[in-house]
Amino acid sequence: YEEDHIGDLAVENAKPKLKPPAKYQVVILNDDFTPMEFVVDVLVRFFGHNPESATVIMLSVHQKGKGVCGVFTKDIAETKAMIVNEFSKENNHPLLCEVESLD
Ligand code: NFA
Repeated sequence: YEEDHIGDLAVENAKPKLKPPAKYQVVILNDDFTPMEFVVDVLVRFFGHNPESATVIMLSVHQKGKGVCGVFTKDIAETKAMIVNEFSKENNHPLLCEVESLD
């Protein structure tokens, strides 16, 4: 049936060809010195968490050693990690932020 073939071709041609961008986790690492309230402040300031969810994430990092701040495209993840590491240094805290590929 002629119109169906035309329709199939139209759908085929309309199919988006770009794959979605790869995702990257920004994680924070536990240490023995950074104050808990500073970590909560970082999660609120730079990752848009509210103080309650930020506290849950901070305590999870404190107990497990590492935790996810958020998931972003490569450029955004790397920029956020850099800004957080600069902010921690400026405030004389050893808090470390890293980027992990999600594959
Ligand atoms: N372990 C830090 C403390 O006891 C708190 C902390 C939590 C640091 C999460 C880094 C990340 N003061």
